[in-house]
Amino acid sequence: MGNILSLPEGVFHWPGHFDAENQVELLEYIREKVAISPLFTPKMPKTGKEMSVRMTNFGEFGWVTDKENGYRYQEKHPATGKPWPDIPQRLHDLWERFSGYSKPPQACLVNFYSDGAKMGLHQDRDEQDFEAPVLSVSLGNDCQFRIGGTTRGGKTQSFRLMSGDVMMLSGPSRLAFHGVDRIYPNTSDLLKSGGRINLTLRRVA
Ligand code: MD3
Ligand code: FE
Repeated sequence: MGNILSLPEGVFHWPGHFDAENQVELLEYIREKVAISPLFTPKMPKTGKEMSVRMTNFGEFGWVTDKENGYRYQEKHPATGKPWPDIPQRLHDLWERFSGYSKPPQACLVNFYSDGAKMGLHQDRDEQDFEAPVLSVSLGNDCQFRIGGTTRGGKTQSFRLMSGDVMMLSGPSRLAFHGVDRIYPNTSDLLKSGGRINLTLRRVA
């Protein structure tokens, strides 16, 4: 398990893109909005099994899932019925700078991992537009991120994501299997109760 020499085609990683001050400002925005658009516990389609990650969204559309209706994007928070809060300006700026895509992001999924949470290998295919990249921002404790190819069961590689890191998934990697194996406790001071937040910016329609 040494260092990897190269990322899969279409994966770009900018370690420490957001400095400590920018991380705090992003976190303050998230906290303010989570107070009115609270984290919910996503449930797997059909089984209703709870995911360990809690979520909310910013933007025109938000990703939700429950037992009855499965994975989808919708314009309203599943519990409050209200529209999602706006995507913060600094994330619009990030998209303009890195995405190479002419239209603005329509969704920002906010994933909150407690130190024991993880996300199994999956593909993101609930969007209609796979031409647009996905941009992700990590905040809080480090994680082990894993990514493979476009078929389940193929070779995978893992690397560490840290607070302030930005990653872009584009082109051939847009439909790659990926997940979060584990969170490394006590690796960041940003979140006072530990855990990790991941923000993903996407085009949906
Ligand atoms: C690779 N989130 O929300 S972000 C997700 O850290 C998700 O919370 C992880 O997977 C997290 O769906 C990973 C990085 C990421 C986002 C989208 C991808 C990697 C991706 C789409 C395709 C391939
Ligand atoms: Fe994903």
